Amino acid sequence: MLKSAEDIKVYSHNDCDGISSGAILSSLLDRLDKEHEIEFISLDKLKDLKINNELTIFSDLGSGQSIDKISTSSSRILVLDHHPPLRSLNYNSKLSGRFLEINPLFYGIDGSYEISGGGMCYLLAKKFGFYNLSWIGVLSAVGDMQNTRTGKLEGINKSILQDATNHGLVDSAADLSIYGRQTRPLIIALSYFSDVTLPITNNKTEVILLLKKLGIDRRCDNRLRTLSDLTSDEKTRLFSELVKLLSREVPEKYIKYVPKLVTGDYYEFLNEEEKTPLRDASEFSTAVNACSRNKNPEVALDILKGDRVLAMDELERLTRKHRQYLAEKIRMIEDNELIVPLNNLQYFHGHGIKSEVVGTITGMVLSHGDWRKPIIGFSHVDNGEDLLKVSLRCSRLLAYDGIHFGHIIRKIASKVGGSGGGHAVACGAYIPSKNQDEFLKIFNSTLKGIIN
Ligand SMILES: [Mn+2]
Repeated sequence: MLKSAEDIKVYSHNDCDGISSGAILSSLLDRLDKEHEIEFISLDKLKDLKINNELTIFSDLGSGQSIDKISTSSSRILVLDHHPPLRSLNYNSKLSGRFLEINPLFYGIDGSYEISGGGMCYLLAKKFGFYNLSWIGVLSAVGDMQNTRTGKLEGINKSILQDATNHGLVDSAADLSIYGRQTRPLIIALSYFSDVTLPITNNKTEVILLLKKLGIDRRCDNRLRTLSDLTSDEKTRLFSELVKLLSREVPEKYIKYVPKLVTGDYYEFLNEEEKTPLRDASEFSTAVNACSRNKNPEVALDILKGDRVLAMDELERLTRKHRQYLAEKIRMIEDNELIVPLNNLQYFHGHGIKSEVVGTITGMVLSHGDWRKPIIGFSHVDNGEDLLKVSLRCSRLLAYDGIHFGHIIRKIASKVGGSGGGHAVACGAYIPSKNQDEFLKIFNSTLKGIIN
């Protein structure tokens, strides 16, 4: 399919996984000397596409959309996705070679934790021998939060990681799971730590006291230390202290999960400079998201493909802008006390928050409300239609306890004329604005007896 095509269009999802997918495919096509165009889109735009290339590839999306309806007799379609498929495996054969959908779920492989969209694209590149794209497969899995169930990559993701370590591209080991390993000063990183509200949460003074008590310096060589600067002794002390703080705060049934909240593997890209956000997979994925959320996924694509001269400055500008925007909106939610508690959930209406970032912000304000309940953020989709973007985030403890909000939100969204889905602890939906109250009512009553 790939070898015979001369005129190729790639549509990929506009999130970290999708942009990484696009970068792998585009690098592959470059190396095969294939003319191609690439476009990053959001899921709601798929139904309006016109197909007019010889070969169209959909990556990190397509399986959940009726793209077979927009296909034409003169075009071929390849879908590389890991989301729940609408069609069955034998649908492929009905369209006699014009439509090929490859999805791990057809083969009983979990698409949430075992392989990402970028992973699917890497497997294709691997067929052509391009093992050195494996690091992007690792980035996409982390960007897609596939390591959140156990704190490490599992299944096929693990074998992609193995390719990357074998080729000297990635280093990985167990560590504390505190975001910002390379660049975020420890005193800030710790104040953002955990999905449970602790005395140190959003409180730098408490963090400083804590570090003093543990005998951990917060500075070295005239700069603030980050997690990657700590010795293993210091990490052990910090680990025990965090476990102690968390165990004091969570209900008894959650105590067994506490060590899982504090540990996780890191993934370091060895070709990136140390102490830069591109060195650490989680921080890299934030940078990719900053590009995408500012409607500039091409900058991230350039960086991933190695065209860095102009893109690095742009990346820095976008990351700074992204951070400022988030801080400003979180302050707005705080100052106006926008978080409304219901019995089993809490929500806010993010007046004016861009729908692309409402998910990130929802996650960041979880610790400002009641971490025992999920938090839902609403924002209007900017193309006018009376559509609301809904984002839900919750503590990982709820997922360890067996709740999967991605499944719950999908059901409830479809009941009110919308659609949704996603991960256990981070998911979203689009619903008609007029049905917001009904959505909240159903959601709140569905969770009765499940939360607490
Ligand atoms: Mn994905």
